[in-house]
Amino acid sequence: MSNLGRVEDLPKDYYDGLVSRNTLPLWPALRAMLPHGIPARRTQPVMWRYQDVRPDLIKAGELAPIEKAERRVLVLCNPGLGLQNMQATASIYIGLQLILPGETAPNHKHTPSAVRFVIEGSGGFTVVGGERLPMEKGDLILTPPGLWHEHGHEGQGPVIWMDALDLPLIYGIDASYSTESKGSQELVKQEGDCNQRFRQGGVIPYSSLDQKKSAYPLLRFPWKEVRASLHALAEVTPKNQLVQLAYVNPETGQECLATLGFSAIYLRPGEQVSLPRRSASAVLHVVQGQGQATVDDAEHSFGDADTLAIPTHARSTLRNTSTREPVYLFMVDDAPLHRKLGIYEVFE
Ligand code: GTQ
Repeated sequence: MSNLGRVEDLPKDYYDGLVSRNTLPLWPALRAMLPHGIPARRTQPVMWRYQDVRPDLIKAGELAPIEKAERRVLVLCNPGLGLQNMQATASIYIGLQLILPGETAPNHKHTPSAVRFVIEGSGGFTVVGGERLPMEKGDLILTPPGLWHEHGHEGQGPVIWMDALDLPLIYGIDASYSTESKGSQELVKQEGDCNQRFRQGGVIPYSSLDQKKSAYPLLRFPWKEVRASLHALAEVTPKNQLVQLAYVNPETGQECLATLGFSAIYLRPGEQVSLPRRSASAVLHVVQGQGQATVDDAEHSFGDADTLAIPTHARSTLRNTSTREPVYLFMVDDAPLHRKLGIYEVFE
């Protein structure tokens, strides 16, 4: 209980009067709002197992026609934050989206920032701002705020990806809304155009030095390239030190979206690493491999396509339990938001 006074210590008629005038005393609530040393964290270190969620998502393919649903998504909800609030962490929304052959998830745009990270299937594509972007397993695709986007599937079998949005944040500031489009986008660029222009990190089209910068020059980060770069980085990283790559805007070298950050982690066979304890919250998604994650006092084993919420200020360690196979992880965090707000901290 708070040592700053309790509501029960106040005369009831005084307190009821405050309430009737839409006011409240701060002092009984102050310590809950501003706890000493560490935030009150409602976010739990939950693990969502792909093998549990996948059958329900496939079933949704029968139950929810795309024409009605617009987006066929099962949302990973952190029970600590209230399931109905659809938060994986306090700022991060995570959904698993299914699209079947021949379907179209219609064109729209919205104020929240979104990304897709492809889990399985091939032949899927997203059109973002008139640019058609193929979706292959492990690709990261940005749909920044205000850019039209629609999804399609011209291959065989289900295509499933993970959506990460800053929806809890944008909804929480009463700023979340979408605009529906009457039709499909007109393609203004060739397939993979941004990947032709920004083929390789550190080498950018010369003209982009002089031209006014587009806020989002690179919209698709192919996994093939990221994985190769992880292996190259591992060559020069001592054992049991974190091999981690940040996805950035190739023109600025800064984070690619304003609120959410994205990174890829490689755990070599048998390797154990600690993640820095930080002010930011995160969601870890297993691209491939088997291992063990410890978040504060919770221990979870993980496998392919499992997803784990990491609360703010948490201590976490990751271990690749295989002596032969790699573990690749994709991380979403809200560190860009923390940095902009001037509240970003790394502890120890
Ligand atoms: O695919 O545009 O999971 O608008 C939630 C909202 C996906 C999408 C989500 C969306 C989308």
